Amino acid sequence: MTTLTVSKGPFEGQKPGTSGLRKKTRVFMEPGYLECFVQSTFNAIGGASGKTFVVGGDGRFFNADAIQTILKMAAAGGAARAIVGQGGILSTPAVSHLIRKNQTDGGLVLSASHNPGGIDADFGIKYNISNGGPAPETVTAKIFEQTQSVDRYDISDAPDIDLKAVGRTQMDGMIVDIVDPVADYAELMEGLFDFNGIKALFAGGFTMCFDAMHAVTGPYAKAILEDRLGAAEGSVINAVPSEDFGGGHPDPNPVWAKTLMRRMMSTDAPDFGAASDGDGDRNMIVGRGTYVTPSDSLAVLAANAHVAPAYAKGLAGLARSMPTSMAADRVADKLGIECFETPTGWKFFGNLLDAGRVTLCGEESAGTGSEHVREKDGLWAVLLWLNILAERKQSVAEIMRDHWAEFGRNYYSRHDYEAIPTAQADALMEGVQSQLATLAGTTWSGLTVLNADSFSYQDPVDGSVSDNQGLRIIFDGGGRAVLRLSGTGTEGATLRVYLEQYVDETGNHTLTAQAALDSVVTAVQDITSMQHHLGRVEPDVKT
Ligand code: VG1
Ligand code: CO
Repeated sequence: MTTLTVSKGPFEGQKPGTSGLRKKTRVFMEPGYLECFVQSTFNAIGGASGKTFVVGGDGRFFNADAIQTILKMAAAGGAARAIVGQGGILSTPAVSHLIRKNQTDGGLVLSASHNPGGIDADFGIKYNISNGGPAPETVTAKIFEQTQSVDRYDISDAPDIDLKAVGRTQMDGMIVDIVDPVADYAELMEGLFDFNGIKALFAGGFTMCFDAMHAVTGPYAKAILEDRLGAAEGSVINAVPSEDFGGGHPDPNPVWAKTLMRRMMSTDAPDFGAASDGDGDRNMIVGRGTYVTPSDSLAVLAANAHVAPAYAKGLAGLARSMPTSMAADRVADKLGIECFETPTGWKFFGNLLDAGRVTLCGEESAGTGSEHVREKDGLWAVLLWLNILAERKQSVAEIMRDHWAEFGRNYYSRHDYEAIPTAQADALMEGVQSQLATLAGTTWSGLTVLNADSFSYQDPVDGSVSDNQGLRIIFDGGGRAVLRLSGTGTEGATLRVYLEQYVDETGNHTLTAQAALDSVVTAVQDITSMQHHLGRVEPDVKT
């Protein structure tokens, strides 16, 4: 077999965003597009020679083709070994675990996560480093630099390999191990949680509904929740991964996980509901009649993690992304541990986790995780909740009520304005930016601004600085608003407005989020001149 060198590239716009490179699937299918990005990745890490990579994806359209291409390129680059999920399937946290367990040099994840899939939808690729986590900005910057000059790629002319056959094979001299995507991950989970306690919970009649949203977690959830833990058959719904996620957005929030929400709000709702996203790193938690915001979920998990064997010794520290509500900070305060505020994106948690400074991390976008891997982990969060429910023997609603009574409640919502013209989004952000210095002391719909700034992060471990990570406006009386532009969209710009209002321990915890956030919402609309810039104030999605 021979290596072909193909002249191609460079392609414009191959800049990794919040989580890898995401584009329309048809863009990725353009001859040489994927190849040039993969070649740039290999170039950026000093070549593939002698290295071992984990490769897998969320099963969306083009997943298997992309994997064959990557394997042929890795083989041409002289890689020693590739570990590939059977059928090309691996959840993002499972990739992270396989990288760590096998001490590989890194991994490639094929996914556009919560973005829809299909030939007319989205595709993505992300490089993870040897700690199992998303490449940090120093590495993604090198990859981007390579994409701007790459003019050829190397690929083996070996035939496709059979991704279905578990076992060892080889491709043009490179060892290829096709592995069961679930086995190692399930074993990891079993070591973290009290599986006997959770089994007893289900045996006692506890009911749940897990919506895999036709995405990657179906096989994982079936194997762990139904087969190992004894949840009733049928507890996992939409369990077979499909190339277009059944035509939906595999985004676990009340808007896109409608079927589950309807079931959980009905009179015969199960005790517990959950969902995860395209690549299995996000989670949504919902109790009977009670939606738990991801920010609250992080706080509850932090306050109760010690009931799970893996966290019995307590937590070293917590970290949350800046737009995530400050509910976790209150828990950290009480526990007497540090709470770090990082930019959006899991790559910013890596150093803190590696240094042992934090044990749990979370984002408002339904991502929660711990030191067990270096990605957020949807099913992990569901299992920790189950462990807590098994131990506390209370309903989700009771746990939330008690939590707010102890820590106060951070009412929270995110408003997304999707696919707006980039110029409009930029003008709105620049408008706020230009007011930052003078906002403090001004009053908007009854709320006085205490402080406003553009968030800049200095990594406490390696000292690297990331500027312009979102605009923050803090109001007197516990209100907070954050504005930032999405780094995962594939069409125009997406403006995210994050809204928060704190009500202390003795305050009213039974308001709707909408009512509690009313003043903050109006203040933000006024400060940003939203109507003027966007021609509307109603968002596309409220979560
Ligand atoms: C979004 C979320 C962010 C998350 C990222 C990747 O990014 O806001 O919290 O880390 O998606 O998640 P952005 O830049 O669009 O706001 V996943 O599950 O889509 O890989
Ligand atoms: Co995801």
